[in-house]
Amino acid sequence: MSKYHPFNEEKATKYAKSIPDLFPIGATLSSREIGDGNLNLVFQVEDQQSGKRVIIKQALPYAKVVGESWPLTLDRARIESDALLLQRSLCPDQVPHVYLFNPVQALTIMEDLSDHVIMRAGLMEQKHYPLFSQHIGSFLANTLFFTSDLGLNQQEKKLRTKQFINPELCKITEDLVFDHPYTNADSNNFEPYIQNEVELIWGDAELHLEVALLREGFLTHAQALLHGDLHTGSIFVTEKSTKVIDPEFAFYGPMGFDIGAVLANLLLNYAGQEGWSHSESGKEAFRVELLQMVQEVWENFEQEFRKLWTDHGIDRMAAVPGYQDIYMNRLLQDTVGYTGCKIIRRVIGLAHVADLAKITDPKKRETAERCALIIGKALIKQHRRAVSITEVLDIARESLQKP
Ligand code: SR1
Ligand code: MG
Repeated sequence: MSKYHPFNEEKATKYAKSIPDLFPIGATLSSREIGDGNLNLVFQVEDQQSGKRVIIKQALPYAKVVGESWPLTLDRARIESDALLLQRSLCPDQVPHVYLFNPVQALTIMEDLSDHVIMRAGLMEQKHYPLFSQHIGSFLANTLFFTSDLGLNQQEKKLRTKQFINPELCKITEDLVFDHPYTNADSNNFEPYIQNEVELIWGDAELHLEVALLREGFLTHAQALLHGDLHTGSIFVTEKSTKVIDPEFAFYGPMGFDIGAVLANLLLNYAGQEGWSHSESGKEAFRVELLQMVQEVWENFEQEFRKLWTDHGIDRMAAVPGYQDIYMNRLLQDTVGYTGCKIIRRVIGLAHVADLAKITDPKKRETAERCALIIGKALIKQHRRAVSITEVLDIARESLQKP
């Protein structure tokens, strides 16, 4: 098996058998392709006797969601594996174990997480994850701090920046998040019932200016190693555990992009509760909980990041009085802006989220999508003035008052 070829279930089983010490000798293995993402193949391989499972994730040389007409580098598998290893070294409890990376087959064998659920699916069923905000706040603080110039030797950081140069996957984000939703692009994918709102967004010069500034930050601000695609489909949860997967979009970029991705996906679910809650009171209660999570994710992140800065900062100049406060406020403003961008792209752009797209009642889906757009636009427009995370909560609450 030397030259790259995409696996099927049979090949995945055979390959797993060939890896020493992965399963007991003579184990009876079977595989299932379980990938539901936009880009890759994912096989779950199971030993019938012991029940032990592993995941084989293999990159395809094109974007699965579009097909072979959209070629995509296999190097993203290396980036993902390197990022998983690095993030696990910083946050062992929040990142799955990697058993093996095979650069030729562009695949990673990693820990199976089927005792967890995809967070997006859990939130659509109004499940509660009381430790999530603490876990993800800690993941964000540690991965962002210790890969930035604040917590990592600055020469080493430059080498890391080189290791994680990821131009093709960044280009996807530059187009799908920061460009196409704001113009009549072929890749856009939205329901005709929101055409009027989408056209207003295409013509909104004030909004475009703010998006251009946020896009500039994404293109140029190599602040820390980002996960790069930290939506609730990249997070596995139980009530007691949180695991972050899929960092194939990892690169050195602005920290607020990762934090914003988490907040955006909580807010997309907030909008989507229009279609998922079974009663008005249930909807209201779960929305209160989601907003509390938004606040706690930021607050837990901020508290832990500031503590890391104080206890582990390696930069003498970063201890200058006042600097940390200015830095954290800029970070909040970036977070607010990127949250808005990550919301709008999921309504107008190519790739949608189940929280909205799977609502079967078109009237409720429309209400939910309009709500998401209202939140996204307001966050983008106000991001440079933000001084508190509570402003995000106010914007979300106000979006429900609008027609
Ligand atoms: C063509 S890839 C579309 C989207 O899927 C990934 O999860 C990223 O969010 C990307 O933008
Ligand atoms: Mg992904």
